[in-house]
Amino acid sequence: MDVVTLGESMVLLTPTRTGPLRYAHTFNRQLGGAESNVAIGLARLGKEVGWISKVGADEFGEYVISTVRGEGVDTTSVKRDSQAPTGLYIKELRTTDRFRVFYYRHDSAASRLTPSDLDESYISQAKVLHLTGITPALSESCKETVEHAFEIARRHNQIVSFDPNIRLKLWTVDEASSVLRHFISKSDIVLPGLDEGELLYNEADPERLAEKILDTGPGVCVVKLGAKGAYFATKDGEKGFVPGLKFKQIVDPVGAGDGFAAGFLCGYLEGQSWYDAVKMGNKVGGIVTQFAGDMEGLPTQEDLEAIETEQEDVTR
Ligand code: KDG
Repeated sequence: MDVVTLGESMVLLTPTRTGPLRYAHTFNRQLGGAESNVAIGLARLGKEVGWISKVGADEFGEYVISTVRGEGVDTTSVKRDSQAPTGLYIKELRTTDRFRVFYYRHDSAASRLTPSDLDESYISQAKVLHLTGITPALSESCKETVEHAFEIARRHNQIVSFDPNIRLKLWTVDEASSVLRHFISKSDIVLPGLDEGELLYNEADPERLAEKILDTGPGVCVVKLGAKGAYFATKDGEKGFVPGLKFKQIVDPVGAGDGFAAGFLCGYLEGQSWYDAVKMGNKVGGIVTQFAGDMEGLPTQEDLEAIETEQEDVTR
């Protein structure tokens, strides 16, 4: 296995028209979940990935599992909980370029994950364990589960990559700060957005933010700068800015960070230089913004090659 990841996935309902949610009559049913987005992204790029989670013993749970499994991700470590439902989240498309999300995930099946749900032999097969700051925000037992996942990875000398993914609808900045800074300091690779750096470290400069994060322990920090690209720095002193792809418009930004993580980790697993791995992250994240839905736009290797040609057309 190349990567194992852990977290909640939900059914996503997206109205078929823009406007206030109260007037939405028809919805598309899709899949959301930062970690399963990363897993699907890596699987589309040809990597072997496993996803650990819990869903309700309900129809939506079956939909989530079969969709993730259908994308080529191993779901043998996903459990069904008969006492709690699969989480749900709804997007409101206020206008074509303004949206809000509403979670219906409190006490969901995934929020009941506990350290005993983790199978050490399953996690330890992977080269990389990918975790995000969404899981510890779900419940105390989820936070303990993430802590336990770190312990397993440490015991087996695995690389841990961590995306802070601050979701202020799940907890306050104060609550998030100490927990996320703690997990960041234990990670090998950290993938914050610049806005997250401002919230967690009060630092809006990508270079200084990366320095501050590296000083706490990680070996590599990549600061995502949205459409501009990303800045990376390593403990060994390598650093640089990597520009993003240029697109005429953004269709849906949700999931771009997960696309970045998938592309970057794919490049890392293939032994690319840090610069090239970040470039691949930028590419995958950028492509995701061109499609409606959190995971629909995640590209295959062929899609990545095709975009090179299209980009030449755009810049000409
Ligand atoms: O990164 C995209 C995710 O935010 C989305 O798919 C849903 O996991 C999700 C969340 O917690 O918001």
